[in-house]
Amino acid sequence: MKRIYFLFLSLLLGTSCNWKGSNSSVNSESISKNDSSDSSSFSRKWWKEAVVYQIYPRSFKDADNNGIGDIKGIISKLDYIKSLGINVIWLNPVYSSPNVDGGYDISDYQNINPDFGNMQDFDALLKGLHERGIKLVMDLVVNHSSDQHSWFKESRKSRNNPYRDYYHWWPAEKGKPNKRWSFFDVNQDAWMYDKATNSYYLHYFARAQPDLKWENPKVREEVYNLMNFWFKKGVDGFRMDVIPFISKDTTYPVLPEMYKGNFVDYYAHGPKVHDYLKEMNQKVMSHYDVMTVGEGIGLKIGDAQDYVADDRKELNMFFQFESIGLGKGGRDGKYAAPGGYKLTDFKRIFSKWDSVFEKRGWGTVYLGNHDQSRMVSRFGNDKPEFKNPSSKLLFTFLLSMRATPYVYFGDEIGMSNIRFTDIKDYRDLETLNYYEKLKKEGGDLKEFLKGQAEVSRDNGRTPMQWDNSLNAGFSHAQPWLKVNPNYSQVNVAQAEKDSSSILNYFKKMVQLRKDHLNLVYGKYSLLDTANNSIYAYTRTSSKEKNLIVMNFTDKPMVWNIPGNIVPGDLLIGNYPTTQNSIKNINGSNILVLKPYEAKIYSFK
Ligand code: ISL
Repeated sequence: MKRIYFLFLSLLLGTSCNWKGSNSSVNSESISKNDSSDSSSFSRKWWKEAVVYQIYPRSFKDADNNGIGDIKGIISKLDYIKSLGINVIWLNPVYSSPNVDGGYDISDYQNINPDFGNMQDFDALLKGLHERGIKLVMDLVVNHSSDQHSWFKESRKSRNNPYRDYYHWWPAEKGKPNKRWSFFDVNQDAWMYDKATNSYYLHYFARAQPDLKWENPKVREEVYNLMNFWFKKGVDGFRMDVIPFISKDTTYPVLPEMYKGNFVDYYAHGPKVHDYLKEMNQKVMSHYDVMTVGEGIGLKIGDAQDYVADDRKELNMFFQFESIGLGKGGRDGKYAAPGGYKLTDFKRIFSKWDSVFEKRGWGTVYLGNHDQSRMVSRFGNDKPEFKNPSSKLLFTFLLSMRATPYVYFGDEIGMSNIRFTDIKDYRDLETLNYYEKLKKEGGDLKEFLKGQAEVSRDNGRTPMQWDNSLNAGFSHAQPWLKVNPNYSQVNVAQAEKDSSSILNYFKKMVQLRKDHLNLVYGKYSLLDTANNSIYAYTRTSSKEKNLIVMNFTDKPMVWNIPGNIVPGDLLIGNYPTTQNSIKNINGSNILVLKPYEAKIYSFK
């Protein structure tokens, strides 16, 4: 049945299909081989056609009732995950970790954090996912390890320890090394003095996250070994944490003039990053049918092809960072920008990133993750009357772009920012350390808390809301981070029952993307660029044409459909369709849109 369905799809798109019965075997032929109207020429890949669902394990489901989500909890929800229609999971780190930074401080790369279970649990999860046709992508955090990793414990013992050169050290007798900025340090200083050897070590993130020295070939071999360990188990890919940062100039010079005031860009442009990724690809990825997605922190349009063009043989995709800067402001982006973001900026950024992959490479599209506040609070409108349509609108966008969509758990039921007002409620070191820094400086703590209520990472980490029982059905014990009190209305059980829920719309959108390969590969063209209320674009191939129109405001709007587009069937809409909303006025087609209304039409 599946085979016939895919043959049909490929016939529709004019490609020959070589379907082998699992979603890993999408053929590698060009999608536009017989399709001269497409400007692009994409080879089909399962990871381009996937919808990825990100799970933050600490917050998903607690099976052993200690207040912390775990692997058995995820296993207990596999049928729910399957019901979403998604086909890849990205799992945030589950490795052994002292949990200074939500598991991004790893003390053993080949073991499971007992908070989350053990290796048998992991194997059962992988099997359960694969049985359901879902692939598993793990988090690879190898710019740094934990200071509790045995490598670092050895490294800091003496200057001639065999592991010394696994990390970046600077002998204190040479004076203080040149300034490097740390993301999470209370003093924002990335050099930490270590008394045992009278030296400083480098940590771009917290003090407990020393940076690994990729310049040492032994470190690279260790990383490739651990990657092979997981691939041999059958995992299907890696999301690579801050991967552009791995290469460093080990003379640690003063920041070149062009990077002054922008240390992130400097970190992202180390001299050997591409050599390392090529080596990694050749030694590891080239041996498996797996996907890789880099966290593209600091990367610019001009860097894109170098990372992901097929012939570069480095990564498959990366997350661009421009769009998640939208709506943030103030010092270090730790405050909300007054007035939020401008739709014209949103459109410009996503259109620009589409165009960079128009001919080569492949992109990603996402509006939230474990480092961001909730999608609907940020890019939609979480007021009770608008949360439902604006969440659906955002899914219409995410699932109709030419890029692999990444969806963050909980967004499918409209989970929104918890907006803590008391510093005691926060658990994230980013918020806590910055608060301490400001306190020391005598900064405005009230204003900081106001900003964090909108932009803190903990907004995106509150426990999953399963039902309206105690702690939202997440755990019988006090959860590690407070549950959003709106859980009595916003929860999975409720959403499953309600045919007009965000959840049910999300599932329909996922299905629509699966049924219309044009939404994956078709050419993207932005319409009405300057319109600050409506986002409209077409997706076209020679076999199908789609028009996507979304009203990003809380007011009704009208939109003039360009004369060359005559909308046909309405494929999906986020309001119940009672009447045709296209009016012909003086020969022009006008579309009447309700607040946050989103529609996808086909057209000839
Ligand atoms: O979270 C951020 C802003 O609020 C980012 O600056 C973040 O630190 C950056 O995107 C890197 O993120 C990744 O590496 C960090 C970890 O804390 C994040 O969770 C991870 O996604 C260090 O490993």
